[in-house]
Amino acid sequence: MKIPKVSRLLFAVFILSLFSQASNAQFYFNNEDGYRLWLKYDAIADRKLQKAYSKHIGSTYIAGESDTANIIRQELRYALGSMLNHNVEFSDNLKKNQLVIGTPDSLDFINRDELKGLGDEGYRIRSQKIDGKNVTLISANSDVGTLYGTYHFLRLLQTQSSIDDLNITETPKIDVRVLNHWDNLDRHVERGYAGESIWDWHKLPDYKYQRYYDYARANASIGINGTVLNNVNAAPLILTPHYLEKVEALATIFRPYGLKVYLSVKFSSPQLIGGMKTSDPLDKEVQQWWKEKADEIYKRIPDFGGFLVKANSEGQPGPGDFGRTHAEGANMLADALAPHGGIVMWRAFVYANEKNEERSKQAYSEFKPLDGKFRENVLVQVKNGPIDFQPREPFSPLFGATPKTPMMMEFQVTMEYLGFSTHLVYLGTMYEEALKTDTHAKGKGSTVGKVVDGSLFNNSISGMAGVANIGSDRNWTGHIMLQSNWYVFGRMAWDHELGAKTIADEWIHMTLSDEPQVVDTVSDLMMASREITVNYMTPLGLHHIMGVGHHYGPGPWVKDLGRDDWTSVYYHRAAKDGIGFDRSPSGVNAVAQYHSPVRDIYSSPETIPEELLLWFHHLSWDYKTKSGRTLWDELVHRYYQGAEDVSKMLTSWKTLEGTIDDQQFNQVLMALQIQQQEAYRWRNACVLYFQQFSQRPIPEGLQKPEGSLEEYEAMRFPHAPGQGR
Ligand code: GCW
Repeated sequence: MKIPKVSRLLFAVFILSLFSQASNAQFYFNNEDGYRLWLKYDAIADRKLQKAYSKHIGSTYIAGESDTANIIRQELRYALGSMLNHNVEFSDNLKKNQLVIGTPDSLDFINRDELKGLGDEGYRIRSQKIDGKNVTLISANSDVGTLYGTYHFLRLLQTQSSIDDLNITETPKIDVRVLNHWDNLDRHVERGYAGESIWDWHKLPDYKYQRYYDYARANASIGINGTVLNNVNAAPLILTPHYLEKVEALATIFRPYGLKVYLSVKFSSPQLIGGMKTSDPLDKEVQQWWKEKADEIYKRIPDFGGFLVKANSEGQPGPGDFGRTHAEGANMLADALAPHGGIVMWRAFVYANEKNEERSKQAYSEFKPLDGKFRENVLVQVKNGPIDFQPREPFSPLFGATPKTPMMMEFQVTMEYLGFSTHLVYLGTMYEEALKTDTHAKGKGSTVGKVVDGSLFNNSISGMAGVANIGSDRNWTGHIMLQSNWYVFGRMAWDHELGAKTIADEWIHMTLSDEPQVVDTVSDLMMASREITVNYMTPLGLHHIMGVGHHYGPGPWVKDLGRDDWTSVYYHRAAKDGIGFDRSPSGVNAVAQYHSPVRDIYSSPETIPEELLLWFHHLSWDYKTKSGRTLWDELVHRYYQGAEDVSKMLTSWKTLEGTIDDQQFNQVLMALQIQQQEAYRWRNACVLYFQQFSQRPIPEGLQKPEGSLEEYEAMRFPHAPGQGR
């Protein structure tokens, strides 16, 4: 039936009127939903600059036919086409004004000697003359090196940097740069706040989502070279053929991007899926079982990375169940993987109820004596602080304590203790703080970064892991701004000396805008955000006072759980006489685990950085802080400052309306409004709670907190996302 023109017109008017009538409806024409991450490659608005770039990149010449070379071609076709606004010519011979990319194997004018020292992943980008032609050459020893170089080059364009006279040489400072997904096989993500797991295990191996490729691209673009697919609270099923076939499918997708696959394994797998009577690491048959399992995996995935293990921690099985040490457990797995070049990342996040030792000290006590006992292909993976990813912790004393054992850094990218995915907290400053802290293990300048990159003790392997904040949400991380935490993790794993600010600015240019005013506003927000959050959650070294189970929101009142060191009262120790945990020599003496002079500085409330005061000291409410205020007044001031600063963040974000994409603007606005409510809730709940002990008034000039303590205590968050199962 033919519909008359008039009717069609009326219908169109009707549809349009639906949108205009629905006062609250949102309709975004440009659909900038965050999926493209920092790889947007929008056209360069500055026409002069666009022209200047185009002059340098008259054509491209990408040598080689590998999958990686083809990925580079695709990426450049898309990126240059879009940024420079014209189709880029791909040629297969040298021309002037060309972008040339290759390895000594694919291009004979690339001199192998000149790439010495670059290893498998480094690259060079140089403006130079070849056969009398001016070109920009990206060269590396391997295809993956050229891919990394390509992303670096594109980043120069994305950040509107000069590409004249380039002379860049880059190698990663850290070898193993991996994401840890705490993803269960049923797609629930432990401590995940961005939807379900991106791995659709049920549909694998046949159904390959575009997202898998885009995930690999995003990781390659920031130098991440490995991914642990499954939760450290591991399901033994992952090692069965049914799942290994699926793992193989992902590994095949990721390979050309330089992204290796690793698996978390359950230590008792020989019993649970192997039908064995024991999983004792010294049992010959158990050892044989793991050897055969490793062989089976490598048959499918020749470049498989290795295993990550959480053992004898929070109920997970481990060598301790058989009276063996962590080294004996790790070495058994290391021996199974070694013939294939695999590694073991053995976690140091262990604490046990039976041991009558304060929790922050246990990892060190357990692992320090094992230094020198691990195989060469074992790294011990340590969380940045001695407790558990709190908004602020001192560095773990294990960094710098084990010259013979590579200590791998574990950062949390997902924000379990930092407001999930509604709080804007840029973690670059937190990572930088941890990596720059001086352990003094070998005198001044022995930073955590140098321990982790292996340079301090000359370790043969180094690593950094980030617990991923990635999920099935269209924008990957639940909150667009939190994409920056994935980004900064990768960039810092590549080069931990890059500053948090440099990386933030890069990311803003690539993701949000080139407008200087936008970059400045967002950069200021990001750089201040972590300290602001510390202030409204856990100022002055307070820690572990969050809601029970889900860990969302304040819970300083939490007590009487299965074990003391799961409660809040254990950590803040607020009482009539004061507040804070005495970990100084007069208390549990955790400071003794640090090298001098760190130990001495931390030992006294007068010398310790005030940010860590209550982590190490129990002090009277009237203790005079650096500001001249009493401890009580200072604590309250910081809570108030933190909450007020979130309001300021919101005000400052509002100034961006119309200067960045509407949808992005609105998403962050809504999240900031939630963050504001939450910041005030933290402030009010904590101040009211601690006031019961301090019995002192709210300092002059500050309003009384709204609500009553009972109201805050009664708040519940059923089905809060991300809880362990
Ligand atoms: O921070 C705690 C989390 C657990 C997590 C554990 C760990 C995967 O609350 O959910 O378990 O750390 O790091 O093993």
